[in-house]
Amino acid sequence: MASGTVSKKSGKGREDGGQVLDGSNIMELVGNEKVFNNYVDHKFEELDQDRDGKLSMKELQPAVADIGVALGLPAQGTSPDSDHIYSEVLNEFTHGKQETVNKTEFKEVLSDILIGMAAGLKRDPVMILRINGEDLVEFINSPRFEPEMASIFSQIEIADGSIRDYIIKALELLTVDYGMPPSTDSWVSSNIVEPVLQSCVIGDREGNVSQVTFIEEFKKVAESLAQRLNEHPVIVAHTENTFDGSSIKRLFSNKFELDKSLDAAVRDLPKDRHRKVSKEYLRVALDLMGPSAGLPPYGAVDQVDKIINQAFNMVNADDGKAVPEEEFKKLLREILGSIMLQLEGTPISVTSNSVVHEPLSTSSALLSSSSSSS
Ligand SMILES: [Ca+2]
Repeated sequence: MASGTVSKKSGKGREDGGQVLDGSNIMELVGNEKVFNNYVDHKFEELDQDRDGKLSMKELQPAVADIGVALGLPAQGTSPDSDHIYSEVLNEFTHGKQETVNKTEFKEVLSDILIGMAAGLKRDPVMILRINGEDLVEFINSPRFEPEMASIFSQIEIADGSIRDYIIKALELLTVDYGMPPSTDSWVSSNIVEPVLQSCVIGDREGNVSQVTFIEEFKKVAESLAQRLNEHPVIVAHTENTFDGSSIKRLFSNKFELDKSLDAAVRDLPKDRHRKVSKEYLRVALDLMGPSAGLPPYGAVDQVDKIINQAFNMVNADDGKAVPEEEFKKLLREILGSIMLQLEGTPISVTSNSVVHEPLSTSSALLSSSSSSS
């Protein structure tokens, strides 16, 4: 997440340089009956360790972990928010009640999840950028270099900072739009930034760092960085997602799609003998509608979670009461409507840049038939 980073479109070097993951290869997999069956057979066999033809909760774990990785979640057990999503993924498979899952059920859920993922990628493609110093050189030599570095300088406040401190901070503020890989990434830091800082003679002077000196010294470092990147290009997976409520609006404008999506979200939820659904499942249902409503999984984006929580408060969604199915759907519509209004008023933008250390195909762990996750 890039709070406080400078983000400007260079408009160049992106479109022609990057490979785009837009979910089409996932759709190819799921859409081809024969290939997908084969994939499911393989995956199932691999997971079914005791070979009883069913997957236990424990046997499902590696698949759930892979799905988490593919969704871009941190590892299980690292945060309660993402663990919540992991348990929902597991619930998807077990419908929240079963102890084991057979192959047909496994296939259905996996296909749903993959299609949802593909829809997400279609909406917010992941760009694979190869950062080799070219864009950085271009930036250094462009007329925007000095004004933009002056603006970055004015954002940096370090008490008694040396020029070196300023340069490190400035590098953190430069985004991939400037041809800079994320310098806070530990691999980039130790393999790209550190060696360059060590080899550069930085003219550290006594007293306060002036803007002129900063820009001069920064330019030297940036030139060496570009050289180093040319020798050791860094591959970065870049995403930019904007949540502005437009997908919910689109969904609301199409009654057929809305009903279909609501039905799908409520269909498999546990119901009591009066066909009532507990409000506890509203979050699960909302997550199921996530792909069509253009919302991230709950727990993935803090700012969106806040809005969702507010919406839940407004309709007293957390009182745990059981309500008839129609009432449940009405609550879901109200929640979505309130989220939409909030997002329309204040859209939320999230960018992420992660360094890729191996040749990356989309959600590699999940889609490879010989998984290494066990
Ligand atoms: Ca088994």
